[in-house]
Amino acid sequence: MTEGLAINGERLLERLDRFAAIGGTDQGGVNRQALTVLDRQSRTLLTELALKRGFSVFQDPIANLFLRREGKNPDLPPLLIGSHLDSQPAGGRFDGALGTLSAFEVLETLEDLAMTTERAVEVVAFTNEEGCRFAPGCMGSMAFAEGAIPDHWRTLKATDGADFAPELAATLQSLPEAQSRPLGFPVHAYLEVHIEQGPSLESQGLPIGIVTGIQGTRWLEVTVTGQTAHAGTTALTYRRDPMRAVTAALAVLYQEIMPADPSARFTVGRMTLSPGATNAIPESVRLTIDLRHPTPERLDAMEARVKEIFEGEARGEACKVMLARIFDMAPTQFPPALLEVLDQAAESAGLAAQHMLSGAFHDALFMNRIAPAAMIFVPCRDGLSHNPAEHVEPEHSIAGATLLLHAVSLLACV
Ligand code: HGY
Ligand code: MN
Ligand code: MN
Ligand code: MN
Repeated sequence: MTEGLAINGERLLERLDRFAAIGGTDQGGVNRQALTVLDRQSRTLLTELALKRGFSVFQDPIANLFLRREGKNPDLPPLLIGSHLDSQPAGGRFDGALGTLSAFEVLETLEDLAMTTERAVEVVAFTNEEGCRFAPGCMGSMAFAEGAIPDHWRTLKATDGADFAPELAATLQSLPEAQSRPLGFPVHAYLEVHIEQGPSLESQGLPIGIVTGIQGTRWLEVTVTGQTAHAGTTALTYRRDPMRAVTAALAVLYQEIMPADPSARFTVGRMTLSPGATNAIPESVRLTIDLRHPTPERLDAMEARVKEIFEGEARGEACKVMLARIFDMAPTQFPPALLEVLDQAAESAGLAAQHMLSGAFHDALFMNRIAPAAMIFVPCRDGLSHNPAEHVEPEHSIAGATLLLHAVSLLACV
């Protein structure tokens, strides 16, 4: 019986403000990157709030954080609800935090209403979903789903020069109250509330999206190497200038990939020239490329085209080129049976909803490999995200958490 079930909206909105202050920026956004002191502060605050409510707190070897409310039968795999707390460097206050805090609000409401659940319900905050400070993204959910931390992650360098292993160790040590638990365990189902990070719900005036799947993502790192030389004395015929090769290649790819295919996404997010002197031709140019598409075949074709164009332009400039794939997320479809539960929950919550695909990747993608997973989207203003101006109307934050509560009561309550 879920009719009339409601969360404490005031408490959720207050929490969102409180967490937004951790790493808050002058532009009203958040810079709380993974495994930083600020990330640890947000995890400590969530842990304190959970312990106050009598929930138990765990963290696993990749620092995924779990807050557990017991059910009738402790041996049953728990229902997992959550998202992430880490943010983009120029992030907004809702990406990740809304899902994690909505999940915590549901746990508190179950407690307030003294609702008995058949199985435990656990809130999870996955480590490093954004993959900005340390690539790849979704580190926590990937390691959880695969039951292992890839060896090469231990020697990763952060964009700010820090080393992964000590940052992870410091993050784990920063939560002495959390009990440790092994990586990965059986999960009944996983649900994640998230902002849409696109314009479609807002343009249709809808409060809820029920996410049917997530498109594929591939991250490439391209390094073009030529010869550094004097900017003033080196004529064109003597140059082996990687920047000329890169700009020629990007001119082709920006003109070609997205205009030719409305579902394709091609983004260069980071570029480093070295040695980085104003009056020296660069020796090398390193750049990241983020490719997205709903179909793996098109992703393959896009990646092949990027390789072909960069190799051609580098050759023309007598430069060398290296391409590495640093992140590969195949598209995923969420199970129809779980989508039906969300449809039912939207009905009982009296919320208009539509089914839709996610253009952004999420932890739910990896969770869907080991348990039924699904997502609830809420609109964000102008569809803007990964931007300090990211904004969600209070009633939409409340709608997302309310739908999650109805879905949890359908899935886990007796
Ligand atoms: O990049 C993504 O799709 C996610 O928002 N981190
Ligand atoms: Mn996110
Ligand atoms: Mn994000
Ligand atoms: Mn996510």
